[in-house]
Amino acid sequence: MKNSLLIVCAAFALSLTSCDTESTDYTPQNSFTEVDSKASRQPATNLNGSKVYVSSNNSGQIGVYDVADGNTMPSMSTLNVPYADADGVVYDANRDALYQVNRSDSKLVAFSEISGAMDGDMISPSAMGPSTFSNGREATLYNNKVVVVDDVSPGKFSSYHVNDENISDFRSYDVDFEVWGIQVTGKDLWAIEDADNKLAYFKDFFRAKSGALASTMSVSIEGLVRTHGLNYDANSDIMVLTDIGSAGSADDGALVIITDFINTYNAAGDGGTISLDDQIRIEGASTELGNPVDVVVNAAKNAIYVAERAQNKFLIFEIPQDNCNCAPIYSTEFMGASAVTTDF
Ligand SMILES: [Ca+2]
Ligand SMILES: [Ca+2]
Repeated sequence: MKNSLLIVCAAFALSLTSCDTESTDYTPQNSFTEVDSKASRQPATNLNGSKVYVSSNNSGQIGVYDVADGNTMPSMSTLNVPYADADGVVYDANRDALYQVNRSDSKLVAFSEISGAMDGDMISPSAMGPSTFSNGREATLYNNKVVVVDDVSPGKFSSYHVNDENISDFRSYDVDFEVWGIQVTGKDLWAIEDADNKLAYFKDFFRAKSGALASTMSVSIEGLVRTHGLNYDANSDIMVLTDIGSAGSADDGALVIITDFINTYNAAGDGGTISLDDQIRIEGASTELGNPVDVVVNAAKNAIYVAERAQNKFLIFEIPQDNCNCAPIYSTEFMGASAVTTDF
């Protein structure tokens, strides 16, 4: 064996490739796991979009806030859906469709031609999926598929093939922690560990087969009590996490903003911590944050859009440069605010 290897090495020595390079295959290296920033790109932004959609988990309504004229005075309209309890919502720019987690019937549903819906319309789903989850929460879209979080213990993901006319079962995954917020970026998945301060990363999620799914990395966020929502803006490399504090307190919420996110997450490393020094926190009496359950951050619009469940509000913040007790630049009552998505 050794002799034959030497012969191979001798042959390589005569070629352009050195034997040193080849021999690394036989020596285990320190395996350093890290987030692949190239894989975390997000789909092209919809330059014409200006609408923010907000789910409610008790009103049977979807709030639509159009920020075409800026974030301080959006025009609002309301759509009615034929179920009361909804959570995760995602916009599909390729089809102008909205997918929403209907919790009343435990189904993912689609609404086609959503941008044409008018204020006050009762909209009917153009597609409904099979019931493969029992306690649906957040949803995320990738490659014509939507993943729904099943908030059971331990957590599950249900994945579906989707278009505006058909939703069919694709895969299901068992995760070893309770999950709330999720987002697919590129080929990878980010997930919030509910009832904890950890942010998990699943590399190459798009390739994962049904069954047990182990996170690639998990990082603690210092100072964070209990996370629900997350959103990553790949164009600006900003991650925002929501901190609901105590679920029973309506005025102890916060938003955590992490800039230069991929480097910061990699520097913390699996099992490590992102310290308060590497975070910007929005918290305090002026913020109107109690249980912020879902969030979208968009640096191009200099905005963070928040579904604030405890105070039954939809809030918009500017992205701050430092920790602040900032007031939202827009605040409006929206009963049962449970999730948020944008068409941009
Ligand atoms: Ca709270
Ligand atoms: Ca969301």
